[in-house]
Amino acid sequence: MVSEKSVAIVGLGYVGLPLALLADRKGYFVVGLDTDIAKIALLQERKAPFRDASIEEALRSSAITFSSDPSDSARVNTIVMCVPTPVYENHMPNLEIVEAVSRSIGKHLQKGQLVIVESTVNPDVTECVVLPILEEASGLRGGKDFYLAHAPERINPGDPKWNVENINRVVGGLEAVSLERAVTFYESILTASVKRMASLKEAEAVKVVENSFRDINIAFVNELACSFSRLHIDVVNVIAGASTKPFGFMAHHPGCGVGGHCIPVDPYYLIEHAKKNGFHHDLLAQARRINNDMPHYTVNRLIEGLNEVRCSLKGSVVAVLGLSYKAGIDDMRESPSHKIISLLEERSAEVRTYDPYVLHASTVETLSLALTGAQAVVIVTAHDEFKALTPEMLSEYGVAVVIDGRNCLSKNSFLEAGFIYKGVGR
Ligand code: SAJ
Repeated sequence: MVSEKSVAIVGLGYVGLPLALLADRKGYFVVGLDTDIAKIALLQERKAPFRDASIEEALRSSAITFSSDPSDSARVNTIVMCVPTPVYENHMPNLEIVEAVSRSIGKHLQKGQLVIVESTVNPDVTECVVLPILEEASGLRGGKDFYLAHAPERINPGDPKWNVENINRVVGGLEAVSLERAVTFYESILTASVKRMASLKEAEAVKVVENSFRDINIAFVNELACSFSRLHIDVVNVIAGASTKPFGFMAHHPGCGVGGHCIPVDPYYLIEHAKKNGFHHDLLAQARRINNDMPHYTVNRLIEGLNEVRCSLKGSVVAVLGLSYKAGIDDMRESPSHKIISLLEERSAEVRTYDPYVLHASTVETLSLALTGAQAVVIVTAHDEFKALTPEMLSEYGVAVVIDGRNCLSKNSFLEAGFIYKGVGR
């Protein structure tokens, strides 16, 4: 007999593993499923597959059954799908993993089970892609023999305040029973609120809308940065000034690019789905173009800076500091560092890369090695180690040009020390 309080989490990454640990802590029988055998082996030894101190500790005290055998999904009452939904090189949505996992879950689907999709998808995917695959693979009927819901994940990697337990959630169901079953599941493990949406597609739309909102607002300040560089206005100061308005303004910050598996990806799911239905999201598409262009802007700032010290980019030694897409984590997905590095190499610069969170992908092991002999540094990720850089430290290495891709250094200190300092919009 399958226990009511039993759940399988399919996909044990930044989203699935914290959810599995939370359900375990709330007394659920938890099966953690992943196709990555090496990851499952690590987890069975209670070791975290990615850098996160809190996860390592929680793993040691958890009773989760980790498995790479998809048939283990038959042992539980609820199955939650937390697998990646990337885009192809041409920015088209890539649902291959969702489709493969749906087939795998469908093959072992039992009567009475609830399937919840947490992966970020555009409206209609859960009902028009996942449901038919589940029904075809199982021979069962959704809404009758099994139940189906969508509850978009809202994990913010590296966030010390907001976590899987205290972030509000929205839930949509195929029909009333699916919805109520899913709401009951989340209300049993979260301290946050759970909002019922009127349909699967409304729940899917919430996630792509909230992340498109963020992408547009980042594009807005990035466009301001490109404009204000020419107007010799410090956009960082202007944003700080606008932030004193207690309503009607929400600060975002210009930078060398927008990375991660959410913000630069999710808008394309809506853009492409709407296009198929005859609508062109011009604003969303333009925001993507602006944000995708920030690596070029950053390299141009470097070329300007080197020219001011009579150096050309060709043959210059450039230290690229930061590979991950945001501070304090080791995730390089869609990071602007990839584009910045290829632009530099195309222009025959000698590039050294260093990221303390991603040493395996860095070309040098220490900050000192990255700076030795470098004419210029480009800060791509605002890791603490880079925010601590001072003019004294850099002048010891003979660095002349500082490109602050995250506006995370003290501009005036470097200018007063005689450096060529160029930020993003300052
Ligand atoms: N970025 C900027 N300027 C900003 C904010 C971010 O350039 O003002 C860049 C970051 O450097 C990074 C990228 O955008 O390269 C994404 O940054 P992010 O802070 O949005 O981090 P993510 O991708 O981890 O976004 C997550 C999202 N969470 C989910 O999708 C569940 C997003 O919805 C959250 O709003 C975001 O965390 C958050 O608020 O931190």
